[in-house]
Amino acid sequence: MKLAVCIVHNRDRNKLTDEMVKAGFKFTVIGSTGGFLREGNSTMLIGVDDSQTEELKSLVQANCESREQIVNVMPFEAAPPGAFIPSPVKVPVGGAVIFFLDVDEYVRF
Ligand code: 2BA
Repeated sequence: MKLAVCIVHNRDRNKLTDEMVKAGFKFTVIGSTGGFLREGNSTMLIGVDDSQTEELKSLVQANCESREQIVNVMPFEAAPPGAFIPSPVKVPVGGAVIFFLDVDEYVRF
């Protein structure tokens, strides 16, 4: 068994969770924050059988879009007076990031 830790954009969360429920996956959604953009995203903990990992990857890929987001390299307020302020840059975000971890034991009471 694996524990998939899947980080998705908040805009893809509802569409993806609907499809995961339909497909019979069991999972927990946690509100999280990206360390780089410091914006809200969603982290899903999904316990899956080894045989379901490819199905999960396809489902996530089909429901999570890649987007470009604009980032200010230095916050305007943080720049010293007269400093050169670099233009905002675009970074790609997602579709999604998934880590698969081996599970030693899974118990439900
Ligand atoms: P954030 O950390 O807010 O990162 C958003 C996007 O910014 C990333 O998209 C990536 O394209 C870019 N980025 C992140 N760190 C960067 C850096 N040091 N320099 C330049 N660009 C950088 P994704 O790679 O699609 O990641 C989306 C979100 O997934 C991340 O949000 C973070 O919450 C999570 N994530 C991605 N890789 C991770 C990792 N290795 N470990 C833990 N969380 C990760």
